[in-house]
Amino acid sequence: MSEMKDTIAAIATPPGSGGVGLIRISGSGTAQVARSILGIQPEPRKAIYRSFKTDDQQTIDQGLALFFPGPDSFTGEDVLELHGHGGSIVMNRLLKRVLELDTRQAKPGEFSERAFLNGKMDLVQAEAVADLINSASEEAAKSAIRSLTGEFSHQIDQLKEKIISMRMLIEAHMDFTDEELDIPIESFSLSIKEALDQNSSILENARQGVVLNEGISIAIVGPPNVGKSSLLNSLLQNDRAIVTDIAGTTRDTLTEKFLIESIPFVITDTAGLRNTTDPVEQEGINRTNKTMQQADLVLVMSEQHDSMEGISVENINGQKLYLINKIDREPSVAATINKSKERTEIFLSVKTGLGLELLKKELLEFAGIETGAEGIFTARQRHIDALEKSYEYLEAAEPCLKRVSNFDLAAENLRLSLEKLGEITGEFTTEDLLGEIFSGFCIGK
Ligand SMILES: Nc1nc2c(ncn2[C@@H]2O[C@H](COP(=O)(O)OP(=O)(O)OP(=O)(O)O)[C@@H](O)[C@H]2O)c(=O)[nH]1
Ligand SMILES: [Mg+2]
Repeated sequence: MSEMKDTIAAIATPPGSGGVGLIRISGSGTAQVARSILGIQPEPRKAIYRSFKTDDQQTIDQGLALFFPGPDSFTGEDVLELHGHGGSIVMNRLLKRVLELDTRQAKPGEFSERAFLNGKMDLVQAEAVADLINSASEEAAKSAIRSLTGEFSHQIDQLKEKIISMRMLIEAHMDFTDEELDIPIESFSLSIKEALDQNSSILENARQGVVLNEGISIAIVGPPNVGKSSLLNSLLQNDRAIVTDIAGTTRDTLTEKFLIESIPFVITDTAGLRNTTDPVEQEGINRTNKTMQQADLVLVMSEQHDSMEGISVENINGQKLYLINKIDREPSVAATINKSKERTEIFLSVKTGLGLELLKKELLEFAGIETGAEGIFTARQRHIDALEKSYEYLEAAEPCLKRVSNFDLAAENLRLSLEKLGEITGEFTTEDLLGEIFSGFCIGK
């Protein structure tokens, strides 16, 4: 953690040309950087227009400077922002000048990491900063803002408070015996049930948040030549994959992201499944099988009267949706969706677009997100894992509350449940976890 003492600097705007470019500096040496480059230390939080100068008083650029003394800054430390012209040469010259002044280049996410370590925001909020920057849709951006402004953390805190007060009550009764039964045992069970409900509802929101962040993974599989690559291209509205009437055109898997009504999906086109001796095609088929097992949803595509020979989709883990393509060739077949207990199938024509709307509607239904729904906040798999574990400990505490002699076990389970919730907001973390989280950020954030 000695690295925390360094004064760090980075270009905070994206590379390339732009009207304005921003360099951010944070740490105890910041005021000195300001005095060296600007000739003065700016008044706190007041924008001043200055020349940014080299050691021998040559002007590198002119622009605005803003000084935020700690702890009232993004990182909690002294922070200086230099707003210059957004050209990569001028920005890099200015950064080089800053780095001569006993500062070092910030690592990805290091400003946010310091904000977290200095208690300016919790871990969920810090992660939301990255999610907001990377959000690929309006819905994702809105959910990131909800987490960033503390909605997610607030719900976790409320649940934590509930568990803490239960734990205190239980510990207060631990020295009693079963005979001294003025203990409100039923109310304990009730409180646990309430906490479990609260946990489930946060979990549900978080799951939707993960979907908004990462997208639903879909694989298109089926025999060769049925129109899998054509479907990928149609959903992407882009001729991404090669389409020919030769069976076995696609060899490698091809993965792309697309949105339906602002909900992200990650779709993979695969090599057609058939028995083959061609080693290249065989390798393609191996990849298809792997992709199929990892997808949340597998689109099993065929043409009507297809033999589906050599195709086994029985052991797929995720859900399946059957697509029967090329109905344009059979005038008697209409675009329809059939839902039965065993399977859902859609008759469509990728070529004419018939039935594609049915497919999109079904995909949205599978995602299970109401577009425009309030309350979804951006979340990550690690939050889901922690919430699930916390739920398990809560559940385990309940039966222990039937007898005073088991109260210590109940208290221990509640403690573990709390610890899991604390991992989400960052109360309990390891350096490894922090490294993992913040290294995924961009430089300058
Ligand atoms: N008539 C008709 N032809 C289609 C339709 N969809 C795709 N095709 C044609 O079917 C042929 C095969 O399409 P692809 O998308 O390459 O099929 P694929 O399943 O990816 O094939 P492989 O990569 O070989 O496994 C091409 O000639 C497409 O133009 C459709 O809805 N109707
Ligand atoms: Mg193909």
